[in-house]
Amino acid sequence: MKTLQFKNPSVQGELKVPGDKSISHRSIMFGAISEGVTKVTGFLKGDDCLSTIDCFRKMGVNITEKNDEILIEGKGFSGLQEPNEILYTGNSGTTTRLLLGILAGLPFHSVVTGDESIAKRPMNRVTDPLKQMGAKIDGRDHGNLTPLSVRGGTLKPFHYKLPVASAQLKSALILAGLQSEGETVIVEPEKTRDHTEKMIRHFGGEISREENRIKVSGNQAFQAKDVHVPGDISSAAFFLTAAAITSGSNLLLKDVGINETRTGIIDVLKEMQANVSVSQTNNDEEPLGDISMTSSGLKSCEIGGELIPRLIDEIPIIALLATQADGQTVIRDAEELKVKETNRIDAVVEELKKLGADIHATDDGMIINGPVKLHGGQADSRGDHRIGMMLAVASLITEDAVHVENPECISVSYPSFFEDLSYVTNQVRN
Ligand code: SPQ
Repeated sequence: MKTLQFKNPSVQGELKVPGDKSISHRSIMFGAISEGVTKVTGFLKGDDCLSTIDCFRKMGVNITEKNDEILIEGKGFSGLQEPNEILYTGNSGTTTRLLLGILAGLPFHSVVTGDESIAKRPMNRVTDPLKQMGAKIDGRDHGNLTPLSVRGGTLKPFHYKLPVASAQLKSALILAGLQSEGETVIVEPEKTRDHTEKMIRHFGGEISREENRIKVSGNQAFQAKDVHVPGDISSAAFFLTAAAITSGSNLLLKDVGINETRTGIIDVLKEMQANVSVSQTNNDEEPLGDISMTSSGLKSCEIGGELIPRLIDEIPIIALLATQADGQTVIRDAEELKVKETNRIDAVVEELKKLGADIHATDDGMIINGPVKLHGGQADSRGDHRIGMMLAVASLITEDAVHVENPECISVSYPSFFEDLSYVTNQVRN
């Protein structure tokens, strides 16, 4: 349990949030399937990304850390070895699903499993199409739930229309397609984060996109190339919200990744009339920027459609923001929230209600009425890092303490979260 109490805090100063989780995972995976040594800077040393490192080490890849840099001695797809231990993916859906795409094309047997949250998350969205490509995968509930046993091998090229907008599903199929015997075509219902596609190009491979149709040819090989991981906009979102909802705040977040498939939170902040501005600092494949935020009055807004994949992980913190906005905020088309680390529709609604929010669940999202003065109390992260951080930020605007149950899970994406919260407010009490 973490007890948080603040006395009229404001959020001030400059902060650099840790590296992007999605890009950190992919840097290890692409480093491992390339030939040569890849150096990664800015890597997120959160539990999820450490799980990815652990899985590749178990397949014989030498991964070391030196002066805050991660060095990966890549072996190409064909150099990955049959693991003699279970590949344990911890709490990480990204590790589990992308790894399945890689394992599908490898001529050996492996077993993939994760923690109790992973054990509940649907894997058939990935295992069904991988089986159609030729991989042999089985597990609980006919191959839907971990532990999953994979025997990979020769894969057929494949045409597939994704039933859900999911970057993890898209990426798993791309990683399998890269090992197949021809051209794989994937059509996504809406554009999702494109870090895998950018990584392929960065490591010298080819992939093309026309509208929502992605084409990738098989038998591709990659050359090692250094990767710099930008700050994670999903982590930045907690501090942007902290600054938006506390009066007198003035915050500058440096070197944040502003890939347009991830910046839905900025669009929503602007729509809510928050004082946010972004200045782009480079134009690399994964663009970087500094984001500044000062407090202001907030207005409600409507969020749905194509915007959802661009802010799916920010919805818990957007819900908190909406409790402080004038009017009714409606979030729709977000059914995918039900299959995250927790059912994030239920978790957000039930935990924010404990602090006095006027919030209701709908079939595909939630409705929030604001502004409402939140009060302190006890609320549970339910083992979900994003719920835990949202509750901690809520404590900035309650008079009495907020007691956050199960705060340890925050280390999967933001190990230094409480130190950073303390730094920008300078008054956290334990
Ligand atoms: O890795 P995990 O546990 O699935 O992480 C989450 C998160 O909140 O950090 C989701 F719970 O992010 C996913 C994100 O929701 C990371 C991700 C990626 O790196 O490709 C894609 C999204 O998931 P999905 O299911 O929409 O593909």
